Amino acid sequence: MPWPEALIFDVDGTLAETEPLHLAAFNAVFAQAGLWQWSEREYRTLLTTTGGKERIARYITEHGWDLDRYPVADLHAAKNRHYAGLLGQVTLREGIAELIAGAQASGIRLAIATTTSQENVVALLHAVGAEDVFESIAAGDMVAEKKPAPDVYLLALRQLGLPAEACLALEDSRQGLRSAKAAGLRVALCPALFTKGDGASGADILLESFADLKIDALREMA
Ligand code: XBP
Ligand code: MG
Repeated sequence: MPWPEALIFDVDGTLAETEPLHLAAFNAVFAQAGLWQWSEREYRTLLTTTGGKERIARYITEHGWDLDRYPVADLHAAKNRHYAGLLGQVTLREGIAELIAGAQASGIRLAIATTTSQENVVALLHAVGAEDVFESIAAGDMVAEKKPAPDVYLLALRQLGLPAEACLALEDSRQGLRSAKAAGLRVALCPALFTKGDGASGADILLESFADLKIDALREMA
């Protein structure tokens, strides 16, 4: 079998630069609730905690506030409703559409492994007209532990029915890289706006743009 048999895509920061939209949605909801605002600088640090609910909880506990006094689940649900409304502005990252087309032309299967929810993934795919591209979605709300734990990549492999050696993961963040590596995958890392400078050690391929990732070159790495 030619390698790779499947590409497994991360979502936020990989398929699209969605983190600025998540941040805008978080801040809109915090403003409505009369709470704090997150700066871009602060959000970069907070992104080391994957998962929006977990991120809000981390912020509250780091400030020494009582977690029970904040409706974390409600704030997060409101953030995702607001986020869905912002997706009209989103486009795929540079090179992603060509990579998908190249993989499809070569018979390479396409899947998703993400920390965000299935609902957010479906909304994003709809916004960019890619509803029918991926055969499976492994999402953060389907597994016990989010990235950097390997769970979501292991779920993606089970959904595909393929061993880790047969696949390549595409990621933007250190947490995602760690997750895919812990699941035994090779990883192509292309840092995004909020994950640049995270550290790339362990990546099999380090990219400045997904436009630099060519199917023919991947075939030679088999
Ligand atoms: C990145 C994340 C997510 C998003 C927000 O996920 O850490 O938590 O910031 O998503 P990935 P939710 O790069 O793996 O797609 O608020 O839905 O958790
Ligand atoms: Mg990501």
